[in-house]
Amino acid sequence: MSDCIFCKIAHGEIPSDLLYEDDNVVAFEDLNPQAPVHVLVVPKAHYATLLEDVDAPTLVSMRRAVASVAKRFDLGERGFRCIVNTGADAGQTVMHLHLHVLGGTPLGEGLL
Ligand code: DGP
Repeated sequence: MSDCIFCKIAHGEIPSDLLYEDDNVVAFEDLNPQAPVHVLVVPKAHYATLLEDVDAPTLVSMRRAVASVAKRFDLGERGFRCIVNTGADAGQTVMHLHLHVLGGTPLGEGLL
């Protein structure tokens, strides 16, 4: 989608420091981090939300990106949190599917 910020980042139209990239996804740091590690995993194809029929290779790549981010920031031992906000009640602000990877500190037991 031409006006989608995450499409532009995922396709290199906006230069970004990518932490992970394969054929299907990219990962980069969140502009407004909520934890010491806050990375977004974003499909290259435009899916608005997880309700869409996300193809299997993309889902596999999303998991690989999460594992790569966890390894890069040494999160495996202490743990981390993955969140996919979906729709208004969840507070989704960018309507391009993305998975938040949060870690590097105890995250508490709240909803997020
Ligand atoms: P959500 O509420 O799940 O839709 O979160 C969207 C996140 O995307 C939010 O934490 C801020 C981040 N974000 C929005 N625009 C940009 C951008 O242009 N670059 C980066 N790196 N992150 C962005």
